[in-house]
Amino acid sequence: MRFLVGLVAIALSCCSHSCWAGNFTFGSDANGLAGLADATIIEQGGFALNLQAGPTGAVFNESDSDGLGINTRGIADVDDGGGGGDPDKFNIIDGTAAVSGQGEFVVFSFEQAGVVESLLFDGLKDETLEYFSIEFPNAMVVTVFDSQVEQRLTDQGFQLSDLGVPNPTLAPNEEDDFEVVEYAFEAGQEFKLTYGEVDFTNVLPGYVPVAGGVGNGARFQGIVVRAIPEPSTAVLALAATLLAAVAHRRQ
Ligand SMILES: [Ca+2]
Ligand SMILES: [Ca+2]
Ligand SMILES: [Ca+2]
Ligand SMILES: [Ca+2]
Repeated sequence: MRFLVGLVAIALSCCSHSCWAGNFTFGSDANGLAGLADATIIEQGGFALNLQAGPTGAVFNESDSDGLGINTRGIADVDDGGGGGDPDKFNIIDGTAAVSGQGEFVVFSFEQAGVVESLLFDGLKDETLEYFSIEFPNAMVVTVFDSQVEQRLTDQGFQLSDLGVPNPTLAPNEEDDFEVVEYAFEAGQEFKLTYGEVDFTNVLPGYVPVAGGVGNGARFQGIVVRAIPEPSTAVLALAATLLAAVAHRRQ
């Protein structure tokens, strides 16, 4: 009986380290990311997320309660908040720098294997065809739009396939969250998340955003992830328990 109790206890203790599932949540300076170009956030059980702001010279701004943004003011000839862009959002880089016209981005990876269940966003505007492009470690790219984008397009005789972006996908709810990711990753494999706006003037001639709106950036709210249990750890623990039990019997 004691042996079984020991096994259960060990299984539970393994689980607390390797079965972690939860959220990395950004915003309101909850993670101390302000001004950092790269950072590590460690969650329960030691599950760790590494983040790197892009492009080179960019830093994080986590001040808004709606999520994480990228501040590119430190890059020469970039305007991020002085009339173009916003230092606490992901946006298209404004100004005359070589990177102007590109989307601000973040590269992230985890220090343990796991599964990305959801990527949470805020502020993707449907009318102006704002999106987050996600490049997965296997090089697959998915382009996530507001849930109403297809309706906006069909209202004016266009469709998702007209957008000219890889795998256009609608957020399944009105919260701009991409909830059905279910992507299994290994430790250290990199994901790249880039903000973008469809250049409808050139890509969809004739498309006019309702009320003449313009793109205004978006934020990264968080990641829902679960760790994959490590069999080797459990097996080692079981072996140790068996050895201890055998040693005990011999006494
Ligand atoms: Ca920005
Ligand atoms: Ca927006
Ligand atoms: Ca939206
Ligand atoms: Ca959201």
